[in-house]
Amino acid sequence: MAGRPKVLVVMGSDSDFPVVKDCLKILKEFGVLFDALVCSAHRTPEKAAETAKNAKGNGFDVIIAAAGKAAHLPGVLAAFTTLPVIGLPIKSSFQDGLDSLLSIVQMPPGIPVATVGVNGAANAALLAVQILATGYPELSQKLDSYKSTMAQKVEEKNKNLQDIISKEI
Ligand code: RP5
Repeated sequence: MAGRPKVLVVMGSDSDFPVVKDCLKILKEFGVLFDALVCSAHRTPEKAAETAKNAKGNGFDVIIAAAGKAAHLPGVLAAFTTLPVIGLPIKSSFQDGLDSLLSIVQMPPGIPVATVGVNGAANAALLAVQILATGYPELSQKLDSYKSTMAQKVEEKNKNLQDIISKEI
């Protein structure tokens, strides 16, 4: 990794954007550069292949790929690059997105896709940041402070709950 860390975020359709938006917000919060684009494994397969083949040369370190239904986009991109690919399954109308999840996670040996939960946009971004942090120490520090803020919020929630229990139970 050299220069500033950069993530390529690809979604199968603009209809995935409402979910993907949260992923972009977190990348921005961590100061990670990103490009985000629509590209479909089925509707624009050549573009998908070219996008993945050129990603490393274009300075990207990690790819996040979001797709729903028969969600082949992350796997197809992974087939054309050695960059780590994080698959983000988008909830579909069938069984709450189980179709998307299984289409992404069940990759054949040799072409891994690191898969987050259905609509797990925040975790997709955080996993990308964690991968990047192995080469960018400043991101490690930001992750540490992100985690302590999260822990603080949990402690506040616990304190509030204890107050409610002591008053109401
Ligand atoms: C997938 O099909 C996309 O990722 C999207 O989640 C789903 C539906 O696409 P649209 O019909 O809304 O364009 O390829």
